[in-house]
Amino acid sequence: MIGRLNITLIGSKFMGRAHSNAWGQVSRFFDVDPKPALHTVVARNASELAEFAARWGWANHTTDWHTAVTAEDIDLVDIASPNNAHREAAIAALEAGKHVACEKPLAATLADAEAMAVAATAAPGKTFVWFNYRRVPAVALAHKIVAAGALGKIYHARASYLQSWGGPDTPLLWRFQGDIAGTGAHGDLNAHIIDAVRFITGEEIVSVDGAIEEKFVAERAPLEGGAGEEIAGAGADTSGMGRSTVDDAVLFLSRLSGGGVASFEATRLATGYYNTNRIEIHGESGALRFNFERMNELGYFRTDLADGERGWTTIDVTRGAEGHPYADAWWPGGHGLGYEHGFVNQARDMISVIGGGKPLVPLPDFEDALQTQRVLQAAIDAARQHRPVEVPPP
Ligand code: SOE
Repeated sequence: MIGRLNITLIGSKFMGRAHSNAWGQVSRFFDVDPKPALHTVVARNASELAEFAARWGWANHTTDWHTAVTAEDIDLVDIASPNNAHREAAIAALEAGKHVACEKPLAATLADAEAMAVAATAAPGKTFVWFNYRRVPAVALAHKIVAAGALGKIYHARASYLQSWGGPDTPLLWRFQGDIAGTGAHGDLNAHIIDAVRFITGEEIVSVDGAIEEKFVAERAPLEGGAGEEIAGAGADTSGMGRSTVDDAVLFLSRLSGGGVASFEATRLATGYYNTNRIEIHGESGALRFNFERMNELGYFRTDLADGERGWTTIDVTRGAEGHPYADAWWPGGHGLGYEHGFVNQARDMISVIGGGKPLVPLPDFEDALQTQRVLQAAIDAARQHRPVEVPPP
């Protein structure tokens, strides 16, 4: 029996668009039950909301998030609002018996993330976090290869997430305000690669042994016109030059639960790189490398080949006929996927779990995402206190 999953989405910016596309597309490419219904979209900026709802197919729109989150006929609440708004909306939805999907990072602060995880354990609804890169097929394949033991003991993980949109000309968006975002590039981008290293290796990050936090741009221009309130967050002062209160880059060194070591780098000022998310894993029996700029490919080095024949191979991860994750729902082999497909793949897995099924690869819930938040906090503590910091275990 095909059921219906009524969704409330909070947020109508970049992630609001990515999530709207995912909910709208998922039942065209996957056989999902229940089928998602784009019921209500919520945003602060009423002037743009009607156009957004019409463009993306939302039946209703409102600026009243609490009513939209707790309404009797809503089944799932999807949170794509600024980080400091995650906790209140998620807990209200969980207490109203809803399933909750929340953008990353789980929250602006560790305390908020802990409160969300506690609320999730006490509630009937299932929880999910949009760590979308897990569902880029090449990353999902990397997870499967490591889970099958093909790399053996993991010695190294090396991850970097390099963007360059945070230069001096970028105004004081909410992502540069610590009371809204929590941290800057760190919570925004290191969150992704911490989750990805944990996901691919199946190991935990047990300590941060060295870290640097840097802010290159201390003052940022005000936001133009009314958009300031929307982008800068409710109540933000959008009048004059504003002080950025978050990092522009965080780099840290850590140890893995299996005895290996890992390095992480996140920045918004890596001139020349726009969204370059790179991960390399080295084990005793082989190695994997992924670069989002070539997101349909996975590099694989195997030591079990004959002398003289060992070298990096490039797997084109688009062949559903050969069992590549998610690929059979999309196009024939060799026809690449894009950024948005990871979100559609995640919508497929979340609906599968809600409907009593399983995801194709592990889905992070609030408890899992809380562990990533603990690593984020440990790295900030290590940077500010100039000392190694243990990461509390799950
Ligand atoms: C940052 O600008 C950002 O939008 C992140 O917040 C997303 O998670 C990432 O996928 C793209 O860049």
